Amino acid sequence: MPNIAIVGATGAVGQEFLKILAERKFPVEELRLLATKRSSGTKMTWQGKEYEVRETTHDSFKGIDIALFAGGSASTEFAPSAVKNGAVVIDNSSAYRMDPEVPLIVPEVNPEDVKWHNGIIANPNCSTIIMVVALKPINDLAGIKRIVVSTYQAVSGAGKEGIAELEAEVKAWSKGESPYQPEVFPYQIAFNLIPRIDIFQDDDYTKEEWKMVKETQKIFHSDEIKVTATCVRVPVFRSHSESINIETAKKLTIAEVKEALAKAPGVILLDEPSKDTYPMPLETADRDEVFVGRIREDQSIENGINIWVAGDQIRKGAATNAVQIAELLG
Ligand code: 11C
Repeated sequence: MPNIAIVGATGAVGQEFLKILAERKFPVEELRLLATKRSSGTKMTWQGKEYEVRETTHDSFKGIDIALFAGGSASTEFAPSAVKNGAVVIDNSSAYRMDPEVPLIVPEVNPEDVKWHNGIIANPNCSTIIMVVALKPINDLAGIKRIVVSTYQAVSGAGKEGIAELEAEVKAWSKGESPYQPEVFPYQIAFNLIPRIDIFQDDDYTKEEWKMVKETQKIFHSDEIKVTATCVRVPVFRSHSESINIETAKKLTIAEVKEALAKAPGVILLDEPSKDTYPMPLETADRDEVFVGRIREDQSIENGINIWVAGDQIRKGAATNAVQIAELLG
């Protein structure tokens, strides 16, 4: 059984790694919980056993087979040391995703890429993962030419601190207190929407929007798929939603799209307009599947489809996807 290290164990994604490893009965010989100096000494319980979180150092990875990195600057600082010590790193940060030496994997889409890693495998951005799981069966059937996506991203995409900030703002508002001063988001997120996630680039797109473009092309192995994205933070605790317009090379009927999605691994079709049934963040939170609904023909173009997707970005968008990659390592 492999020895597993979790780097960033105390954060939202780190805690989810522990939950998912237990749920999926991932075999674990030794578990090493690592975090920043500030969190070292924290006690965490996993499978009935107490573990003490230790500070991540370059020497933390001796004997480790798989190191799950939750994200942030620890990846660039410590992933090379983990690899030098013989571990395979599965990295949830954006640091290595576009490195041509590093596979970027969503197991439902490109599991074969696990074969060519050199020690680091990247886990894509949560919004990208949720989108490509739903797009895979459509691309297989008809070849996707262009994607126009708008996201509705939950505050938990910004970690525990994002959740705490929305909570604090709602509490302050309900008590009639003066507005809470935001620290995580650039403006108040409660009762608001913020059309900026991550930093602005020179072309006025955000880094999050470019991640959706470049990562999608890498995962599908095709620069021919054109993608344009608008990423928006919404006052939802958990589960990202996305409105996706897809132009395909071949004409598809809506029945064909629904049939393919209903059979696709990792997808749940939730599309019954007559019963007011469609995916929403509240009911897709804490689930591993990507939920798809509101499937319609885009009547403004020759071969166009509109879909609405929702998925838990801490689970499938981060921890579950990473643990699925670890499972592919056999
Ligand atoms: C968010 N998608 O919702 C971001 C979080 O590149 O892995 C994940 C950022 C990343 O804020």
